[in-house]
Amino acid sequence: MFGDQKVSFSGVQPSGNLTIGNYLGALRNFSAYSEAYKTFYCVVDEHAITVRQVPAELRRRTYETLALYMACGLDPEKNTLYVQSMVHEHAELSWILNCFTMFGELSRMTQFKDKSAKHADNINAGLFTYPVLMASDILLYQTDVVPVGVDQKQHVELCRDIATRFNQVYPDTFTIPEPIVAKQGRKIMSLAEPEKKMSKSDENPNAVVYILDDRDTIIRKFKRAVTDSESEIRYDEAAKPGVSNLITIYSCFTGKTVEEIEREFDGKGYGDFKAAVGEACADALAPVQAEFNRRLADKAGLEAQMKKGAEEASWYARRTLSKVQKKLGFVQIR
Ligand code: ATP
Ligand code: LTN
Repeated sequence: MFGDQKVSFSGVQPSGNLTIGNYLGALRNFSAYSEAYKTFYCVVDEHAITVRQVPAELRRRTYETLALYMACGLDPEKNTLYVQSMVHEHAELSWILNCFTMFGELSRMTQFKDKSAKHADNINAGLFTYPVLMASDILLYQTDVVPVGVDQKQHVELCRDIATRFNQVYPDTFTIPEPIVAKQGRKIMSLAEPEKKMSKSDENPNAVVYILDDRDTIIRKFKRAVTDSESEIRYDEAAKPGVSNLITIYSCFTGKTVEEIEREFDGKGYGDFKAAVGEACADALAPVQAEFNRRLADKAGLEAQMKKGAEEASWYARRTLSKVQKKLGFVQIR
């Protein structure tokens, strides 16, 4: 709560082309809070550099991610949309919270274990303390709810532990946030290896459907999706992970329930089903893509938004940071 306002906060890294996993698990759920909450949606470029980035690509993707936020229905008049590195309080609070986070806690984070296995040549301290920066993002705005995919739930839970620990020493400092994981679309799986999360950093482009893929590419990728040797369209995550993932995606894009989908494709083959999933996905993404292109073409408009968003966010961030500094005993001279 900031004053008497409930707050929603989330972030997306500009570290690659965004996937339908990012869309269904996170982005498309953000706008639900625009009316009743004070909402902050951040392009977390400081998180992205925990993995080596090409500067020109990071810059381009920062603009693209902001344009995608807007294309996914986030009206910049109703939501604070901004870039993390433009609000220096994130990095400052992060240092302080490092001193309230335990080495053992960070060692247990599954994303750290996965990413350090994947980037064995660059296991930097930032990769390890990544969740502390994320906690700072969230706590700076006295956040109540954090809409995320299920893979980020562990990080939000750690954020709650850090905030609770801080509040025990310095009462009434932070609001304790709640992770909000969508019932449907919480974990979209790879089309090539349906036991694995669909990830924007996957090296196999056929495993991943990008939000900005064109219609033909989307349909082709779904046609190639891995299923199984049966022919029945039935939801069973353990026995039929590929088909179940496609049913989830179809359900997310059409609003139909699993039972309705099983009935619709009763007696039909995988070919028909995959074609329908591809069509539904392409239809749903078409308006997002059109709006994205329109927003991206207006670079000056995006930059004006970055400036306005950072100014709005800074006002809130400054208030929380100076409260924290005061409680800690840092000398404050006005
Ligand atoms: P990477 O693959 O590079 O680790 P990522 O796509 O997991 O990146 P982010 O861009 O930071 O990471 O994710 C933004 C949001 O999208 C987060 O809330 C995350 O939980 C959600 N998300 C990412 N992948 C999926 C997925 N496959 N299914 C559902 N939600 C997802
Ligand atoms: N760690 C998240 C991105 C992220 C985030 C946040 C999400 C950074 N800061 C604050 C929610 C709230 C990820 O990798 N998906």
